[in-house]
Amino acid sequence: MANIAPSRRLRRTPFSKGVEAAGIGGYTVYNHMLLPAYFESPEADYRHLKQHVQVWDVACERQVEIRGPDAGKLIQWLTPRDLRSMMPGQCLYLPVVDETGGMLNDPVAVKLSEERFWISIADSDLLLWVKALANAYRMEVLVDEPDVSPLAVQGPKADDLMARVFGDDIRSVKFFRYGWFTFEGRDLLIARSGYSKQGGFEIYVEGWDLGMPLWDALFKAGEDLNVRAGCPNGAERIEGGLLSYGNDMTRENTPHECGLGRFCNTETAIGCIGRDALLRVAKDGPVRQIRAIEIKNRVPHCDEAWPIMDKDKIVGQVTSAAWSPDHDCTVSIGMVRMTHWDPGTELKINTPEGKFDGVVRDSFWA
Ligand code: THG
Repeated sequence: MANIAPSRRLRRTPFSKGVEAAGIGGYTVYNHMLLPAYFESPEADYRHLKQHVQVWDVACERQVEIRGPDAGKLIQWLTPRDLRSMMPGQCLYLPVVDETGGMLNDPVAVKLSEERFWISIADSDLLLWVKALANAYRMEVLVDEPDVSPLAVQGPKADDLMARVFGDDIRSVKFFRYGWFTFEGRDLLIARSGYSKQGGFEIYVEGWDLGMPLWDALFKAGEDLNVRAGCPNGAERIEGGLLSYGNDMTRENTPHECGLGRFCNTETAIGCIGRDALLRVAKDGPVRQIRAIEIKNRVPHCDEAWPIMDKDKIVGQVTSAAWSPDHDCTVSIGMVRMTHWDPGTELKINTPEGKFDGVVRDSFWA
């Protein structure tokens, strides 16, 4: 593919200078913003992530801030996950659905206080949906995108690196909880979360100007930990069962088809848009669902859905695939019809470079 042309519409991030100095290999676009896709190579990045520690420019995980007396009511309208027991200090992974129960986004919500939330969004323009609801219903809230850019620190040495910059208290932050930590006299929200299964943190960097000083401080503190610039890694996240909105799921899919039924409490999520539709689909269960699929061979880069075939019948589609050095096969994610979704089922996958054999797996991590 040819190079991508920069413009004002394709937003840079507070960390872009650091990313470029670190030798970025290729970018993708996410929420109209640059997102690094690889540095050395997808496979070298994968091995390093699993052994050391990486700093990720995930500023493209933009925040939709909801602030005001109706904030709690409005956020519950967005999701079938029951938020009544969510406390300040907590993060939650949320399916966000439309009136048909179709997935609009799968963000991480951060509760700052009873009247203030950040919704850390995946790649769709959720700000417009939330603004429209707030204004159409004359809710007492402000909805906006604040100057907040997540920087992730991921990998087995993440605790050690973070403790050097923020102090040992960072070690006691629990999974999907956050605390406030000081850097250069400024308070930063830091959560134990991130788009990998290697463990680590996400720093919600408030203020564009703080981006490069923080980036530089992390690299300086981590020299002897072999810290490197990294980014979400296809093979690692597929192995870990982390889904990618726009790739593995779209508005065409319900949370139940995506295997996100465990994050739905539709009965008690009073006010959730699409609640009636979801109650119906939850009752009968989905007829297609996301599955882990193992492919023996190396496959081309997956930039479109690949039909899954049983003879000449289409029984699903592969939506993400990457070579896994640890599993010594291609790990992939696909949406598969119920007739073919049992573990062990053998499938044929039509790629632009030919047909490949695949087999449905329970998961890659069990
Ligand atoms: N962190 C933050 N914002 C984000 C992402 C992130 N926005 C975009 C994108 N990633 C949203 N998608 C996901 C998908 C999976 C997870 C987080 C965000 C995730 N899932 C865990 C799992 O499935 O094992 C934990 C879920 C749970 O138990 O609650 O972490 O990464 N800030």
